[in-house]
Amino acid sequence: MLNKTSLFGIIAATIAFIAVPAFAADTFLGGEDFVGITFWIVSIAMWASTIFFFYEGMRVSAKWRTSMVVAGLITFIAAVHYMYMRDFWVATGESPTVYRYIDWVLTVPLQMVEFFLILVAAGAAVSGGAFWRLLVGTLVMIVGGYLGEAGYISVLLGFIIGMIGWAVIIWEIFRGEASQAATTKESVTSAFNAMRLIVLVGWAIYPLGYVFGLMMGSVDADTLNWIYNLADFINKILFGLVIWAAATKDSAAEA
Ligand SMILES: *C/C=C(C)/C=C/C=C(C)/C=C/C1=C(C)CCCC1(C)C
Repeated sequence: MLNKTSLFGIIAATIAFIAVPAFAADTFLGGEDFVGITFWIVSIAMWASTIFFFYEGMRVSAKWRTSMVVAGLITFIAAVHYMYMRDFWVATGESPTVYRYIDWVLTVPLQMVEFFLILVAAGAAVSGGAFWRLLVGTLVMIVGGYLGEAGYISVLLGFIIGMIGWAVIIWEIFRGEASQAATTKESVTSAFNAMRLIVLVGWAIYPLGYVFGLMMGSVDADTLNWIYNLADFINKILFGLVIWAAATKDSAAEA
């Protein structure tokens, strides 16, 4: 039988096994590369958060465990991509657009899954239809943004498509079926309000990065990337910590 400590050891060793080869960068960070420094800070913060969420997931009560694992998977996927984004940035000084969007196309749907897990853990009844609408909104938002950033369509058109996808998500959680879930129980309402705040305020940082980085006449890769890095830190790490706080509080109340 595996005890928690040996299980944790296996998880930490697996993470290190994946992380260490990626550390073998062939270019070094310069002290004047401010944006590069933000890439380094966020990449190591993603690894540390991953270990923290996986470990803490073993402590909370059973119904919260999946939420904690998913929070750890989100920071784990981001950590792997940040290693590549960081090296790409340090070596070229250009936006690591492909890596960034591959990360988002995996982690943002996982955040949608996470929102549902929280509601379910808090005892709310939520339908599959609302989940699919949120997923479609997410994909439209990310694909639109990518086509605009990568130059397949104009930057403005990419922005408009991205905003439409985001609007679908906002509509669903403020006016649509998913918004009804919040009215039943107090713990559900507070989990739901946290989710709304993240999607409305935390996510708003991304289109700001897009506007200031791409739509001010010329491309400003520095502005684009430090704003996106800050946004990822808030929406992946703080997001996971909010779930951890709810899970810990709820588990203690049960014990
Ligand atoms: C972990 C990564 C997350 C939570 C990424 C979220 C990304 C967005 C909310 C992006 C939104 C965009 C718009 C609303 C319009 C312009 C294009 C995007 C893709 C930057």
